[in-house]
Amino acid sequence: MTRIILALAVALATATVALAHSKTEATTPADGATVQTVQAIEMRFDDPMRVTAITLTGPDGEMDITRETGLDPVTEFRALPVGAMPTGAYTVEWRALAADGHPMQGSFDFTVAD
Ligand SMILES: [Cu+2]
Repeated sequence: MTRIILALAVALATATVALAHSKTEATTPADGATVQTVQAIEMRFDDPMRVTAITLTGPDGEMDITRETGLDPVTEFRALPVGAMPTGAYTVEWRALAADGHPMQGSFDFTVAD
């Protein structure tokens, strides 16, 4: 019986930690948006996160971006695309460490159109 209660307590504690994880509040461009130009790629988190990797994949493959945000934990991350962005579908993928040290990841998509 003690063992069952302990297992339940661990399960509840784990669930609480999972709920406390940072998440993406909003992005620029917005997920699913169609835009004509992209001046910056931005992500806002509800808790500071250390963004360890970000990739931008466009219609011609992976593209160069310049990070404006360093490796300090932030609630607002910003990067700039390098060069022209042809029309087509884009995906931003990111990895980060949450404040509690847990690895996080996410992605969002947008379309550049004339
Ligand atoms: Cu965590």
